[in-house]
Amino acid sequence: MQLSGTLSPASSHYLTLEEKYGAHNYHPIPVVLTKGVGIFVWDVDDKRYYDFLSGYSAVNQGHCHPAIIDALIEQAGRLTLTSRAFHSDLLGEYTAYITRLFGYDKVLPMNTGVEAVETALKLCRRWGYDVKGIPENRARIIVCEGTFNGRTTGVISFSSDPSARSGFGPFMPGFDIIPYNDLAALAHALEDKNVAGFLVEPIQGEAGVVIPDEGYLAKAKNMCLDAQVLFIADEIQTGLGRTGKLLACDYENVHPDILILGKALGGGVLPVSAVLADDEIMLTIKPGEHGSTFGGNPLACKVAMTALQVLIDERMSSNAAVMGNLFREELSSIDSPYLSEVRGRGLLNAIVIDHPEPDTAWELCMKLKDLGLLAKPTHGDKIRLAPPLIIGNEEVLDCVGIIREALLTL
Ligand code: IF1
Repeated sequence: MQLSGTLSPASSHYLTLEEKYGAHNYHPIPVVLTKGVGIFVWDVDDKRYYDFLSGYSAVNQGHCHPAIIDALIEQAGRLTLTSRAFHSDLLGEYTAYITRLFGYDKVLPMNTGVEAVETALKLCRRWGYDVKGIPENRARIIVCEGTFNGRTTGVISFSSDPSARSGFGPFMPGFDIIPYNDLAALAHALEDKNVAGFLVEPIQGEAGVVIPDEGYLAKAKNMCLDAQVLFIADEIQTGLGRTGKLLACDYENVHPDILILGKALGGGVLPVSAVLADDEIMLTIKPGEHGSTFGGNPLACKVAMTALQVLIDERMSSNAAVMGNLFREELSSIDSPYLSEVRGRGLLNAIVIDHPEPDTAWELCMKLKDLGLLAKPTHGDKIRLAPPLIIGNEEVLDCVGIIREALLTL
């Protein structure tokens, strides 16, 4: 981690503490943030930045959204955690709200994204045994190369990313990995009668915003239906307005058998995730067979309902669609030898940097930081550009200007 050079004394102070006392499991951009409002964050020297990472899409509604903070404070002073050993008024209200919004019979509330993914895998396997009749411990789940679904030892078992997986074995069996956006490979994998589910990101986020061909999701869903296999959509990053619709699956009118949500479900203030499914799947897990200390806690329920409500009331999904088109259009007009590709949907975008030097993308992010925009490379040469969904027209144009200037100074 960069500890010297351009850092202010205040920033250096905090980085030194983190370096000494914190695990080194990240390589952050050297900036120390202390305040966030809307699309902006401020560092400890009171310098303002556009936030183009949005907490990895967990801050879709913008930093410290007033309605979400008010709901958090109000509920925090009333009741925060009951455990599921007892009922709470908020859980009943929340489960009705979110299942009606997304069109499912039931929701299983969890906290982090990966916990929801693990929950979906358990539901899928259990449905495979109890409903499809797969022999015990023989269930297979198909996943795609390049997928990122979290960092538990179970979920990294099917990761094809060495940096997420190597050195953490032994791994959980029962997964078949096929190429993303490849229906022939899916058809072949579905021939195995022991397949219970197909887990897929509608757009692969960590892989660098990889968008499948038009029709891929719809055809894959139909192939799963014909093969009596559950179509499981990980919308933890693509969901909740990020791609310009409430769900990325909405672009193809695909209704997943199991829908996984996280990140922005917590409004950028709490870890809140959810697994939605109909009764045939959800009721295969009986009382006492799955759970979590904080899953469905009243504070999370209140925050999540408010997070969803502001998303809808402030029409953030359609703003993401319009601002995303503007952003890509303007970016594409930048004439730079380094800018080899601009891709994305809504406000989930990435640029691909074309340069033989290995850390050009990092250098570009450092220049963006100096110019007042925060972003971070993913997988070397790609930079994800994902501001909160409330960004406006002028701010998009201002940010394109910053990116243009940074590219010119490379
Ligand atoms: C990191 C990015 C990665 C996710 C999808 C499940 C999860 C994630 C599609 C797990 C989490 C985060 C994790 C964070 C970096 C970030 C990320 F693409 F969003 F940038 F890694 F790919 N499904 N994504 O994207 O959710 O358990 O983290 O709440 O681990 O470095 P979680």
